[in-house]
Amino acid sequence: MNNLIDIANQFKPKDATQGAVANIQEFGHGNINHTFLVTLDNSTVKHFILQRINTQVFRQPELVMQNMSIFTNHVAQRLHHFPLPEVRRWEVPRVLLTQNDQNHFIDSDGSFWRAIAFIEGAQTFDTIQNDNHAREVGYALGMFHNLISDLPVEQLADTLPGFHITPTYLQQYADIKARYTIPTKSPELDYCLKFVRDRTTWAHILENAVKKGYLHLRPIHGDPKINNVMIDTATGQGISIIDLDTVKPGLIHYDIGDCLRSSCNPMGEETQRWEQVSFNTSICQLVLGGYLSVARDFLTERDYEYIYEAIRLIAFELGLRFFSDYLAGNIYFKVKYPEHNLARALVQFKLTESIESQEVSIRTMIEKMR
Ligand code: GN1
Ligand code: MG
Repeated sequence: MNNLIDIANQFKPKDATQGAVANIQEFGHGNINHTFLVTLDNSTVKHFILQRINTQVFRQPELVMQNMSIFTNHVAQRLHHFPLPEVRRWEVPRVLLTQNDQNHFIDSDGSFWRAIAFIEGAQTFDTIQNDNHAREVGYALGMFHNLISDLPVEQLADTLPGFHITPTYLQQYADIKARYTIPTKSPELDYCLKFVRDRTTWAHILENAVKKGYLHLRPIHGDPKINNVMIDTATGQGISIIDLDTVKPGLIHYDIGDCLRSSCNPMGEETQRWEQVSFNTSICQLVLGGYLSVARDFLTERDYEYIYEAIRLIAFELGLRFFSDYLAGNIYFKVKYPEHNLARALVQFKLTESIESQEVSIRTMIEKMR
């Protein structure tokens, strides 16, 4: 691989030509791509984000970049014609071009690199910090959907076929079970195997709703989990959703489910104490309230009907994806130890169980907010 500094220099903002790369460090804890924070010296631009895209996952990274630019241009237009109130800050992650005006750089190993402007004065959290934070996370997802609700979905490429289509993950799970030897039996493993078995038929629920014409494809974020929502450090406002790799056609229910399954799990998705994981309905109410404050105009009656199932399904689906990857030998998600994906799967399954046990109150809450 080329030297990281050489790669960073490819993307050094043009108005920072005097600046020198002072530091490059690993940043965040993404499960797929490699992310670095680049710090510049003697420059008006202090930082930018440098990423190596995992091309095993994103097979056509040029299309990922194309979707990002279609998204960014659309939102810029929208905000130009319909500016937000003065009191509201909203940031769109901006792609940085190379010295040759390309939106990516291929290094001598063939690795695919791209850079994104750093959003200053804001931060992300792995768990909800307070009521206002919960509302702002919901608001941010609502604003994100609102801003692209008039972007024709045909303009976006399908950069990750099968993404969030639960029946596809079930098929992959069945294939993996047939191909690999199941690790030594344990109560945790048995719990997971039974957990999936008991939910196989139900897991088609959202895709069946698409087939029936109840739900339809729209532009989505694809990964709006709590720690992709940026919060302004000074005002506490939700000001951006970062990580635009999975902006593509999908169901907004995948996004609603992903945002809620991650926000309403106060122990966070990396906890080791999986048996104590539970879904917090008070947080759910706040996040949904924030979401609906900017989403009502584009939601249909059918959309509301499937919100509960979406929350349950996306938690289950992520558990299934982690569990399958554990069985397959950890080939998709980055891991720190061999059972990491099993531990993550247990957290999501326990969360799903907690959602199921509170079905009536979650459904009633959604009804009341309609
Ligand atoms: C992956 O890499 P990261 O953390 O942005 C995954 C998401 C999962 C998430 C779970 C392309 O996202 O779908 O919800 O891990 N992204 C992809 O933390 O599979
Ligand atoms: Mg992501």
